[in-house]
Amino acid sequence: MKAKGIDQMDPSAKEGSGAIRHHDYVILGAGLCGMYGLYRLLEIDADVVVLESHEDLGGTWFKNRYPGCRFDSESYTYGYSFSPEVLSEWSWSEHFASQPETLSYLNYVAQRLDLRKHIQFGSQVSSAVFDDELTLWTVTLVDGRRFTCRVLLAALGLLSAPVKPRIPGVETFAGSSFHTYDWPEGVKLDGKRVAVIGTGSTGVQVISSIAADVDSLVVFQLKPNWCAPLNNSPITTAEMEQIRGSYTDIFSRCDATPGGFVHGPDPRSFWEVPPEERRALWEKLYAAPGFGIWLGNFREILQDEDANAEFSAYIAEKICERVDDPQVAAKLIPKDHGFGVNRVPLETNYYEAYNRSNVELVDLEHTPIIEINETGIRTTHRQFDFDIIVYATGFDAITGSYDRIDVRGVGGISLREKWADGPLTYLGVQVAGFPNFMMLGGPHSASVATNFPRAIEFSVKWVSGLIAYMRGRGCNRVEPTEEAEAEWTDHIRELYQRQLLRNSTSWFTGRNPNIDGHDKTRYLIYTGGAPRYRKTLNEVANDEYRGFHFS
Ligand code: NA7
Repeated sequence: MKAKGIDQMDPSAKEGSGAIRHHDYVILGAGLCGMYGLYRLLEIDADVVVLESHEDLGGTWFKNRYPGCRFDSESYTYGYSFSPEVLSEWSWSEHFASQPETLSYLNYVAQRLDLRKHIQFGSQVSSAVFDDELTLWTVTLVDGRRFTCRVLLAALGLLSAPVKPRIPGVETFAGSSFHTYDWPEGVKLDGKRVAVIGTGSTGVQVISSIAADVDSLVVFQLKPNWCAPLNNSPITTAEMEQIRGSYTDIFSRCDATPGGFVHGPDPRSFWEVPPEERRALWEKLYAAPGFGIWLGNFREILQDEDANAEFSAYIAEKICERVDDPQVAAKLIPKDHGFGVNRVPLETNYYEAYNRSNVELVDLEHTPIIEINETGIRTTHRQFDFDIIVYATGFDAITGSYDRIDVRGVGGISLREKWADGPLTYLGVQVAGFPNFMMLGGPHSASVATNFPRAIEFSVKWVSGLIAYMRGRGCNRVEPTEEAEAEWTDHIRELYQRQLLRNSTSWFTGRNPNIDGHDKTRYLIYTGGAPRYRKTLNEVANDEYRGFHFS
């Protein structure tokens, strides 16, 4: 029997004329999160459509096609856990899969679960406006099409609003230039003079990957990041069989760790372990695959300045060992923050790229860029000419994809304006004044700082539970109270204070020199760890969804 659709509670919601299409639920975004949201809603026979701005599914993995783009989550911890069929049929070929493989995986899932027919591609949303009287959202696309829905679910991605640098003359360059997020098809790099601006995780992957292919590569570095080896390797058929047989254990392990990875903090106290033993652990972690070096280390490294300084010195030594020219090595060692305070890029031969004769590092702290001009980039030191300029300059993180849509709640209140100084949410799920607008892995949720698929599976299930509860009570509207929202937002701020991450000047704290008003810390992320986040949200659910108002 078809489940009772939310709109059946109030047939007037079906009103609408002409080109307006109504669905009970509209999901924004057909990436990893939107796809799972769709699957869950289809399971309850809901009337749902997904609106995706791009020409195909995959979100982050559809868009990021730059050379070297790959996971730094272990592949088998990144796949969906909910489908036994998918788990038994799909084989990963590398411990950290490349972007093409991940995109193939998502396409395979969509085909296996028959999701495509519910997704409308090329549907870029310009606004979403709530009608208080009808309890109805109207979603308008840039091409003028309109949809109405009772519940609007945002699966907009964390890093999907790319930002180019604010450098004078950026539009005057006569060669080819693009942001890594918009890497054009068919770019030929061999024999080309290439610039890369930016040394975050993306820049590090691009630089390592293209250094040997290009004629010359100049890296423009504002500030270095602490990088560590990915230590990737192929997965053999036998290994994959073994992984397949261990999925229950793998996902339990991910559930038990703060980051949702297989790597959890070392249970010992940094100070109680003798220095030689600490070093032995670090040597092991440095040679091991994945984020163990960051997340499988002593907790104090992320909380205590002295512990952090000692470990940072260890990583600095490694950089010096790997980079031939001591002056270049010195430029690659961060001075303004310790290891792990910003997002740690995992790399493959990144530092070795600087030992190549065709690669040059420009330290913008000493010789800033003055302008980009027709032939290249001019710093305070000299002019560099290029065929290609690559902007690996990051994103308007977490809230950027929301800000691009004019979301209006009760009384026309603007989400963009409400969040001007940073997001305000209850549990990272809803915003006061925006009834029936639900975020699947939005700001202030655990998805932002942890292994994304593990976190969004929880968030999607939790939101499904909230919807089921609302329907079960015969209600058609839910929103958080102002008090609950203020309390949660304060909690997010307070959690930041417990970690050295509070000192980050990266997207973790929403600081971005290329965006107006983003020069102060924005509290974007739930930093209390995934298990605690899940516990809190489950308690809220068990307590009749305290903090939410149903009507
Ligand atoms: P990030 O991590 O935000 O890195 C952006 C980089 O671009 C970073 O090195 C910035 O330097 C640099 N940047 C930004 N503006 C400029 C200007 N104007 N001039 C020179 N350099 C600039 O983005 P990514 O794409 O690398 O990674 C994002 C996430 O994707 C990553 O964390 C993973 O989770 C996946 P700065 O750090 O400000 O000194």
